[in-house]
Amino acid sequence: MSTTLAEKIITHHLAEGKMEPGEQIGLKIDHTLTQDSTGTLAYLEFEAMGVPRVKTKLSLSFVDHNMLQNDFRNADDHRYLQDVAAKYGVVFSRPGNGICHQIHLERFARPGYTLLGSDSHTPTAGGMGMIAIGAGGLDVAAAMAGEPFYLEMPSIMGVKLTGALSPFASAKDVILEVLRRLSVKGGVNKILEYFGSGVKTLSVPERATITNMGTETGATTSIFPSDEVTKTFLRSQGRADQWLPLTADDDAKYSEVIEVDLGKVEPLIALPHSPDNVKAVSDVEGTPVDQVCIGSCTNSSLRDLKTVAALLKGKKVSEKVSLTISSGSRQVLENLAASGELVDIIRAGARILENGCGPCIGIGQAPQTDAVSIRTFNRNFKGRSGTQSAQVYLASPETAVAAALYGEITDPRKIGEYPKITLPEKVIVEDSMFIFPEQPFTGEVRRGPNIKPLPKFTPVPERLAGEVLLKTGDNVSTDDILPGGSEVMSLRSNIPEISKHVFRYVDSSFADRALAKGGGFIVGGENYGQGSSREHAALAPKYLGVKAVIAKSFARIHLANLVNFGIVPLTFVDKQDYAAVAQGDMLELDVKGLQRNLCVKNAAKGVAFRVALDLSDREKDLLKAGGKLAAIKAKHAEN
Ligand code: MIC
Ligand code: SF4
Repeated sequence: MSTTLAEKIITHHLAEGKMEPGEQIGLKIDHTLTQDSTGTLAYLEFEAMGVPRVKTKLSLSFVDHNMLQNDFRNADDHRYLQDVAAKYGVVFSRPGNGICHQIHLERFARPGYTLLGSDSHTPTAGGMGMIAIGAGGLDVAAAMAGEPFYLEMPSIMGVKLTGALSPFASAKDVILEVLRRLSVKGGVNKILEYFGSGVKTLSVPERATITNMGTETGATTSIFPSDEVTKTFLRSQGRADQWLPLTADDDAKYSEVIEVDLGKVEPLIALPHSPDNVKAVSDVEGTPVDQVCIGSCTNSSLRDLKTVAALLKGKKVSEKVSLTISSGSRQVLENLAASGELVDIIRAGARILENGCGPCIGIGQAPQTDAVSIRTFNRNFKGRSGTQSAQVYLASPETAVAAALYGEITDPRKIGEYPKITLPEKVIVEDSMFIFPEQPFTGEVRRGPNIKPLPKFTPVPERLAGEVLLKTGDNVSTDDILPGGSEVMSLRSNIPEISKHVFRYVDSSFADRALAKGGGFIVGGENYGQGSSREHAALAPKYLGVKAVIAKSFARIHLANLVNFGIVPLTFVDKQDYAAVAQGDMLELDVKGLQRNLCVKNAAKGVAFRVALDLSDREKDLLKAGGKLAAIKAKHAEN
């Protein structure tokens, strides 16, 4: 046999379809996870499906994104999530316990299992040898209801690692190197599978950094083998019995292979405003720095923060810099506190934030006007930090510490000797912040006034007509479509209200215009909808009347979200036609029968152009039914 690791796990979980690249497949899902800002909708959707209890092996609900509780709305969301978890058999991770991906890796991830999460960085668990995929909340709700997860079978790209990292080169630099080569769309419809002699030199948290940020290439997921290193990690968590050896066959066939010699990887940094805008740190040395933020699901493991503590020990943060630290989990923080390393971080002058996403999604710590902010995070889209004029760079914890100490971008190799980081054979494990559901649930699910029922959707009509409400360029992210930050994120359970913020920083008149015109079209470039899995970026435009998006190409999760909520995703057959459409043009097309080849008439210009509706029959059925929720409800009503 010449089977890749990804194919082995997929074979075991194949519920429908043929495992050939490009074919539609249905995957059986073992674990699901949600987080607060996508979770409220996911559970409202799950409730609407009428299924009494989750049907997965394990479903988890985390509260990690918005924890500011500026007013009742955010706190009401948390209370709803706790109640609904207890009612339907979902394990609840209380606010303050940490970031979903970090905690799942520590306490629940298992080699050979599948995970579907309503967060785009769900592939973090690929560091444990899982097939872990990010999706919209509705797809995760469907998986909780026992439905397979449908996707296009990706091709499997091999990433061969050789050698070992040199001092001050980090797992983050490995994924930045991969991003430099692949760009933010080079991974679309691919699984990045790591193999080769370099794999065993990387600990599980380092592997998880790499699979986490593989998301930024657009990949469906990324995966590492499960080996002795995996066993050591599981043993340190008291979970050695959950270990399973899993690798690709020696002669496994990949659709393509790229090779990274770890020994040649040097400290890298992604410049504003895209994770693939990667340069050597030495190329931008000397740039003055105002803020350094260490944390996020990419770089907040015990290993990362032990490195930070060792590098900061006995030193002081530059007075020009504000350094924040958010550990990925309460477990990480407790272990740092017990070993005394937390004191080294505090004494150096760091500001300790709550365990959670925090500044990564604009929940506090917005930088000052025009600031340069160095972050160990995974996304630096313009404005995501909360400050439109900020220049956000992405780098390793080592490079972040160097910037914090010297007050300017500095090659971390200047710090001196590289500390030897050893991870404890047994970490302190303390699970009391999880609530394991008891059966039966006797209470009542409490919903605050901000939690509004889901809007109702009707099937796609036979003819779509309207104005081009907005024309965008390439790589528009879901942060552009619907921004993060505590103000907008506290509206995640209230579609009518959150809709007012659609494209707020791209064109502040968008929402009003869309409503006034009775909806219309959006025209996009390549990779439309990259980034976050937030289905609000489809649901809110739908609420405003958006009928179709015509783009050169789409990002995977956003495309699925558009279909799930009944917005027709169309691609230009001839990409040149993009130039011939302008904002304000009146378009019309006949979509009767949802044929693959369609013709759009641009009335004012007296021209027409071809577009493709590149969807499977199953996806077309969803459009016909008025979206996925209606389709699933109908199915469960029949049973
Ligand atoms: C993100 O990193 O953009 C988020 C916030 O985690 C999102 C989820 C969300 O929008 O709630 C993601 O990556 O899917
Ligand atoms: Fe949270 Fe940032 Fe990770 Fe998204 S990328 S899950 S906001 S830490």
